[in-house]
Amino acid sequence: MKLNLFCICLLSAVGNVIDAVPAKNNTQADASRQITRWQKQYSQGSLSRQSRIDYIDAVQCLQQKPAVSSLSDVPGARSHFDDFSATHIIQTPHVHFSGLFFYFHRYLVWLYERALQEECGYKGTQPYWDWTLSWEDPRKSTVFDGSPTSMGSNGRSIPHGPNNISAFGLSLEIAPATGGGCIYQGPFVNYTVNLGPVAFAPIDGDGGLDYNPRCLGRDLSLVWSNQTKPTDVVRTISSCADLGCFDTVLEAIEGIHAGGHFTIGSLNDDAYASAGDPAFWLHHSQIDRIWTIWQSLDAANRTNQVYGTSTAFNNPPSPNVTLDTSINFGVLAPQQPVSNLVSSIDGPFCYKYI
Ligand SMILES: [Cu+2]
Repeated sequence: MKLNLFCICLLSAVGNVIDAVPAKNNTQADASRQITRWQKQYSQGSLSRQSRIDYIDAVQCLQQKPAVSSLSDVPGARSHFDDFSATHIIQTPHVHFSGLFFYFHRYLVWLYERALQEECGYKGTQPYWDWTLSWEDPRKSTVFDGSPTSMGSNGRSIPHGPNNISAFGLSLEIAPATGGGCIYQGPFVNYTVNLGPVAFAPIDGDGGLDYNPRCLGRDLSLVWSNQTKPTDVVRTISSCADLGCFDTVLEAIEGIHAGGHFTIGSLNDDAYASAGDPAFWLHHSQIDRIWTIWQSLDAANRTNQVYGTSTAFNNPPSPNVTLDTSINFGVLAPQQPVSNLVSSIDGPFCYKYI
């Protein structure tokens, strides 16, 4: 694939990070997107206090914007934030444990970032949660310490049983951890989760799309965070030279993708409805970062690799994914061919991780 010639990579900007230029109209928005943007870690020293507050403000703004999903399609959607969660719920059987996993989540996170920028005036980029920094105790991480610049705290510590989840024919019992109740400190204490659950028994058959307002729960787990150590990332990145193998390692129950989700727990145990937790987006930005690093180790051979089909565990069977396979983004955006989404510095994107 030809590199986008308009993607000007401002390598000199490393250490003097340049945020995306705020766009006043679409033409300017397109122009600003041709400059490489830097996705940063959500931690002190990487993202300033003010930048984190700006990010949180934008997410809360998105949670106030009206939904664009129709009430007949997604009866429970009450905000544009919910549109993103609903799109994830609807597409889940196609985009996990399948050949669409990386592409779908890369574009979904990018659409989310774009909505924060264009609809809520956010001038920064989508930050990532580097779990390798806080695996020893995620309660102390910048993301979950409960401070005004965090993504909210752990859930309140309450006696509770395991979370029994079932998805894609897998059943799993997630042991109770350090929280289990509603988040009680920091931003999002007043945020209402409207959609889901889908993967928790008993399954009620509404597909997670009905109106089901409740608090945001978390259950930070030091057992699952033990799967997100630096050595786990190194092992994952160096595991395989082909994408199918790499994805299988990364998405495995004992892998870093599940490790991050189950570290957060509660809603994040639900493969469908987890995007209703604002922390989901930082986790998946980190997953995209790991994939990007893996690709960069042999860009010539790894950038355009495709594998698998477009159903979880190919059940029900579906055609093989090719570069021409279209991915559905519902109300958020037109369908995208895989070929548009393979590189973070090509197609609609122009970003790198620092
Ligand atoms: Cu997902």
